[in-house]
Amino acid sequence: MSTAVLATRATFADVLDRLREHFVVEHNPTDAVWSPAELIRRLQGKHGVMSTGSERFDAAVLDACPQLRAVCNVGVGYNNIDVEACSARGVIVTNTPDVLTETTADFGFALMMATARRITESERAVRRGEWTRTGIHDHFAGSDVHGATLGILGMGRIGQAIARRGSAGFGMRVIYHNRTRLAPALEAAAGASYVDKATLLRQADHLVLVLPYTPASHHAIGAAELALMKQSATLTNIARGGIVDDAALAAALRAGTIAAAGLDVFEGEPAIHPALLDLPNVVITPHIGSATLRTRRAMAALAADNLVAALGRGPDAGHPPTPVNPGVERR
Ligand code: 8YV
Repeated sequence: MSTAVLATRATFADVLDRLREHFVVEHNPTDAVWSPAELIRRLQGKHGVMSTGSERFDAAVLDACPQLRAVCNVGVGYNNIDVEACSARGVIVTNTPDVLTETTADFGFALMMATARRITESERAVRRGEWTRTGIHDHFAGSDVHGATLGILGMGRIGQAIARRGSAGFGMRVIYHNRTRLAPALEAAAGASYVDKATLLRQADHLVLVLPYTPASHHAIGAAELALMKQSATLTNIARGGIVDDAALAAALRAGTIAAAGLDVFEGEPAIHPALLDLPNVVITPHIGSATLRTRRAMAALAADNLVAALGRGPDAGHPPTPVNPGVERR
């Protein structure tokens, strides 16, 4: 019996060709996200899936698709996948780390700078014909990035890459908080010092969130945390929407508790809390942290490699390059 796989979103033609060398492939040619019922329908008879962060793989989906053996996410984050439920059913889970680290760090830095220097807000004003409306002191005067204190919450690969940009490139003092402290050599390479979370919130001029979304990190930044931050501080979130309480953030921005926010991810995206859309001091982007052509191509290629290895029959069968649940006995 031939092996069948599903690609849930539009992807690169050469990646589909590679999959077709090994599998019977069904793919979504568009970027439209399938409903859970449609996903289950499409997964019938499929042994593997190349997924994105927009589809949820939980026990109900897995039980409705008993032949599914591999979920290969195009993305480093995998909060859309119930890994425990997958492991319990012998379903291999993979993600795409490393290939997107520097690209996503570039974006995090760019979003933080756009927020600090009010780039999109001022562009909107220019387009409205308001160039000369304000005085020299309030003419889109933002806050400095160079020499400021950069705070990073979540110090994995992307956090460390952002830290390097801040310390080596912009002369920033870099502080971080993470579940576990980095080894001294990694701290030195990042040019970053470990602090507790409250110190991070109190001292950061620019706080960047790069932590994974888990039940423990849900609303890690809410009203209480925002209240600890400097009034002049900016907050940048390139991690996941649920990490920030968007209603509390909108209230804090309106009240001047912090100065501005740069948001690439939102609770319930693509929907965005309406209060955030109304605020001038929020830079909004549509979850594009890893979106360069080269990196998106590398992510898709790695997901395809994972799928081929996870479902393959050769000596590497069941041992994909970047597993999330290594050692799981494939069903
Ligand atoms: C992806 C991401 O675009 O890697 C991640 O975790 O958030 C993004 O790079 C997203 O997962 C869609 O697949």
